[in-house]
Amino acid sequence: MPETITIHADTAASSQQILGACPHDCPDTCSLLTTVQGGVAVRVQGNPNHPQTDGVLCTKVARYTERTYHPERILTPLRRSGPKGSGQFTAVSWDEALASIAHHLGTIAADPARGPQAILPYSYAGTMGWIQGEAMADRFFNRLGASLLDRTICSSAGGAALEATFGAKVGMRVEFFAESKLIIIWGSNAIGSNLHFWRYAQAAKRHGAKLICIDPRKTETAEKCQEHIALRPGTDAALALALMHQLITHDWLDHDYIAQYTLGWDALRARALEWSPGRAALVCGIPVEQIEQLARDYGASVASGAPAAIRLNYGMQRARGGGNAVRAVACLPALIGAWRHRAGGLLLSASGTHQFDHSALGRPDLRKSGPVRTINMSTIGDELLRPAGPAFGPKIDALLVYNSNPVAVAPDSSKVARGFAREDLFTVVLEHFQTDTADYADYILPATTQLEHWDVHTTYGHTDILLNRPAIAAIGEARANTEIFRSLAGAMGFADPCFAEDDLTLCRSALDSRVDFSQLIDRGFVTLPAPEAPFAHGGFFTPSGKCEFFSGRLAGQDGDGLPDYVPNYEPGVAGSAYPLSMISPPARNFLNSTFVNVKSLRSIEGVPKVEINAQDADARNIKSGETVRVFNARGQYHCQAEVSDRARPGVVHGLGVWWRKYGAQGTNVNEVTGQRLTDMGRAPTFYDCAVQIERCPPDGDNPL
Ligand SMILES: Nc1nc2c(c(=O)[nH]1)N[C@H]1C(S)=C(S)[C@@H](COP(=O)(O)OP(=O)(O)OC[C@H]3O[C@@H](n4cnc5c(=O)[nH]c(N)nc54)[C@H](O)[C@@H]3O)O[C@H]1N2
Ligand SMILES: Nc1nc2c(c(=O)[nH]1)N[C@H]1C(S)=C(S)[C@@H](COP(=O)(O)OP(=O)(O)OC[C@H]3O[C@@H](n4cnc5c(=O)[nH]c(N)nc54)[C@H](O)[C@@H]3O)O[C@H]1N2
Ligand code: SF4
Ligand SMILES: [Mo]
Repeated sequence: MPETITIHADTAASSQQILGACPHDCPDTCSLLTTVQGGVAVRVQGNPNHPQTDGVLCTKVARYTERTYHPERILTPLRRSGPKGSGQFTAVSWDEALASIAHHLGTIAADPARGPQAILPYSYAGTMGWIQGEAMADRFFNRLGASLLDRTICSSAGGAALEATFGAKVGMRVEFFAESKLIIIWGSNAIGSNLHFWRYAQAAKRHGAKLICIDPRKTETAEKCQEHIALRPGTDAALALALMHQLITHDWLDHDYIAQYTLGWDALRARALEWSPGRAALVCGIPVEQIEQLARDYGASVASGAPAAIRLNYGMQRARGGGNAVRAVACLPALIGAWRHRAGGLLLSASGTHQFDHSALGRPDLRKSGPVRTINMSTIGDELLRPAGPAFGPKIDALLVYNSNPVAVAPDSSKVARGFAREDLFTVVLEHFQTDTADYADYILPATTQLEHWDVHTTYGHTDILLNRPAIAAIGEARANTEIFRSLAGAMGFADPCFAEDDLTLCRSALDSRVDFSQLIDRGFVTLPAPEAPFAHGGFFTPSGKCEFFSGRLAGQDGDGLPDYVPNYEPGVAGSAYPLSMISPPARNFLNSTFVNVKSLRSIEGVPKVEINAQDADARNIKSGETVRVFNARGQYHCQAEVSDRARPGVVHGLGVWWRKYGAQGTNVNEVTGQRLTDMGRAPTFYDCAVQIERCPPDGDNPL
């Protein structure tokens, strides 16, 4: 039975409240309070005692019990009983599934022509916890000697940019945004995907702050800001450089901060002076006056001392020049000395604030010496279809997927699906549900949800550390990821003692002596000391110790080491075959592809939609509610048009990420996204995608 604690006496003797942590890939990492009655979780709420959560959850996770007790939960191991991808399965025992999987993996690993490098784990942030995320799985794949996965699908372009500029993923403390006088929300739909930050921004607004949103889409967040700058996708670096141009020409600069704490100012200054507002306005597709006003607002803080803050998010780094764009924006706070104030500066990710050594968890030392190949998860479509060869090594013959749904979320999904459909590929999927990816499995193994297992969470939107306790026993025959890899290790004959460690032991070894574990057990979270204004006196984590406008390391790669505007691969040029620039940000009631199968949330979203401006819709004779075909050379999918002023002319929004099986003809928006990578961080370019849209013929069968 799971250990439980009662944090307050309840009238019903059998009622308990268990502290947990939200597992999702969301900057807020909320502390959860689950009410359990008679062994059944009846309610999931935000913990009122955790200041960052403040008793509030988003709509999605407030429905967690609906997801946990969903009638379609996978509750036993399943073996494929129909053709690949057909989704036909038969229930089998754990013993049978484990023995068969171990046999397949063992055969591949022992085959000299293939070897363990032919086996690939594929996982992402279905759960952000260190224990169910990595730990036992890493130990297993290290011991096996499998290929490594380059985890790039979300944030690695921005991450690489932050590391080049600040030396680490460190930024403003989110709570101090409440004291800012100017907040620029840049490439973030905070109301949809960073709700708790938005609460601080609203507090600032009540105290007179100006909120400016920079986003091609008129999101619910943009609507609530005083100013919305709807630039073309992928043009943020041009805007940031023009902003610098204005700061320079009007001398709205903190010369002292620049002289003491930055590197490469003369070179950056010269670059910025090439970017007049007029030039940037043409590139960004926005009025010159908007750029000038933005500079006035931002530059005003130099004279007034009023703190100016930027909440940057990952939306703007999903294009070819995403890394350079983040670098350009990340230079701005140093120019005006915004870092001097705790309510000034910039936050993209704070995950580097408290670093823990996780080698005890993942045990890289278990890996025998020999070649190690790393496969980029963002190009999994191409990778699965690649033949063996001297440069690539053996083709991928076995895939173990957990905490991810690549057939729905990876770009260029017709190729991904073709790869997964390979008859000679052995695929195991650890899942809660029969996702699009699970449909292609040879074995599906039932995994526990966050309500059923232990975990430890660090965060990237605030700086606390959280513990997740199991609130209920595992449902059906579900097992935690750790237990699945523990038992697979047993079936493979791996006798190393580390495979016997239990989850609570793993939780402890994910942290170190800075964390009072008993406090974590008692309160569910621990707040470690963190500087209020991390770069007030420089102290950047770069090789020079300064904010590196110029990065010697980047200059050694390509480019000149300074941030620059890198145009999109696919700008969506008017008059071309694919004239519309498409972005596919998340639908508010889904979390990536998670929750698409939760009926109450899906019914809020309705059907897959593409938002299109009236001008573009009229030119194509498209009306709201009609079914359209969205296509380019890579593929096509059908969805419903929503003619809306949320879209600017020339830009369309295919809200994601629907399960393919809930979309028309079993497809989704990733049919049209491509596998080309960003300038930095080897990341995908989901929002750098040109398409054409046409009305489906009225007499054709309406697929929606
Ligand atoms: N409700 C909900 N919350 C989520 C998620 C979810 O799916 N649903 N996903 C989670 C995950 S994994 C992540 S990584 C984060 C993602 O959240 P964010 O980091 O905020 O990123 P996105 O949602 O991709 O995009 C944010 C905004 O950027 C805009 N955008 C697109 N292209 C550009 C551009 O070129 N320039 C600028 N300035 N803006 C652009 C989009 O229109 C969108 O409104 O959210 C997390 N939270
Ligand atoms: N077009 C387009 N595509 C995108 C994006 C976009 O904005 N547009 N966003 C991208 C981004 S930012 C990201 S982060 C990726 C996210 O892509 P993924 O990391 O694949 O995230 P999810 O789609 O949420 O799928 C996570 C899966 O993990 C499962 N899971 C959760 N917890 C556990 C567990 O404890 N054990 C096991 N075994 N399984 C578990 C869930 O049931 C779910 O099916 O998608 C990317 N794809
Ligand atoms: S998804 Fe984000 S906002 Fe929602 S409960 Fe989880 S951490 Fe909080
Ligand atoms: Mo993400």
